[in-house]
Amino acid sequence: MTTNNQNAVTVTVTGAGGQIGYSLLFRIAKGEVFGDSVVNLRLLETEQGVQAARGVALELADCAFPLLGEVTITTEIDEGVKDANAVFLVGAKPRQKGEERADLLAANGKIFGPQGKAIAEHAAEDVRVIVVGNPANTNAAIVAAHAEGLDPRRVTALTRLDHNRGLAQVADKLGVAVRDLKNMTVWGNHSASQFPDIAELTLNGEKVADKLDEAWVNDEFIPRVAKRGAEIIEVRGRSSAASAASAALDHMRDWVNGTAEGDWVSVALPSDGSYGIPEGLVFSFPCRSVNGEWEIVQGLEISPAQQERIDANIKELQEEKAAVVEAGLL
Ligand code: NAX
Repeated sequence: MTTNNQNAVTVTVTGAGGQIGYSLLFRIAKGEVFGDSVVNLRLLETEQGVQAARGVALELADCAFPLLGEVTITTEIDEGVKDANAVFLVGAKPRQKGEERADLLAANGKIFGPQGKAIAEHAAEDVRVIVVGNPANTNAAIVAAHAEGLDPRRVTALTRLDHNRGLAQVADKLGVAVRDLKNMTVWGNHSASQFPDIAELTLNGEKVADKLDEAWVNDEFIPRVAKRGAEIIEVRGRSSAASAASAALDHMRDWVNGTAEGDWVSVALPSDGSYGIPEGLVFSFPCRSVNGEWEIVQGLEISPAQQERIDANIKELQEEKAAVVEAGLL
């Protein structure tokens, strides 16, 4: 990553006054993503959220992090993304009671379009963007479409939380350590239709599919991972925050520093047509970070049963896309 002054990076976090922001900012400032670079933070919030972001900034100061540089708090998008090397787009409009999915898509499209334009115009050339705010895949598609001149591969969406949830479920089922599992894949949309896929998953180098009962995989594992967000809300009383922030950090750290040897991770990014996914659809794939760029893992065999689940995700994402096209946002 090139830096905008000697050994410093600028990182934007939108929704900095919210609960994911609160779990994310301190770890970024501590140096978990950008090694020993000084981190300048830009906290972008709405008028309603800016006071909370000011409070977070006071606490960041109180941590006396040796690597923390300037902290800017703003409600202006252009200032919020200025010179940014990394942008975490967390802030989004939550779904209101009785609101249709299409209304949510349209409301969020109005946020992510201008943010994409501002990133293209004001962020650093090497900017890396991760969309966390839901519906994350389609929001990322809107960002990429409005970021004229920016390589669409620099715009991604978070499915690493789903990936991590999948690893944790299998580790628990087999009574093994997460660190011994490799090559989990989440295909598709960050939604209940997502496809957490264990076909290539290995335990200490051996495939685990044969060790897992097919009924458990189809009837328990896949739905539990796909609906884990709802389970967290039910048990915790609030949506996932620390785990979402942790996954976003994993995503950005691996993007900047490379994926672990012999492993891959799940990343939603604009399709290049791999595995027959329509070009431009922001879809979660198995990816490796090579020389600071995401590469989709090629050549995996896809069975008819896998294809059916992948196709369901294509259909859902195309419907989301149609809704934002209809609203004039794409
Ligand atoms: P919170 O409601 O706690 O915080 C959101 C913050 O964003 C608020 O402070 C709000 O003022 C701010 N905001 C809203 N619009 C903004 C804008 N245009 N510019 C800047 N800031 C803005 O939500 P939180 O729990 O932090 O969740 C944030 C988003 O992450 C939600 O959309 C949520 O659905 C999504 N999630 C995505 C996950 C994923 O894996 N992709 C998992 C966790 C989470 O559900």
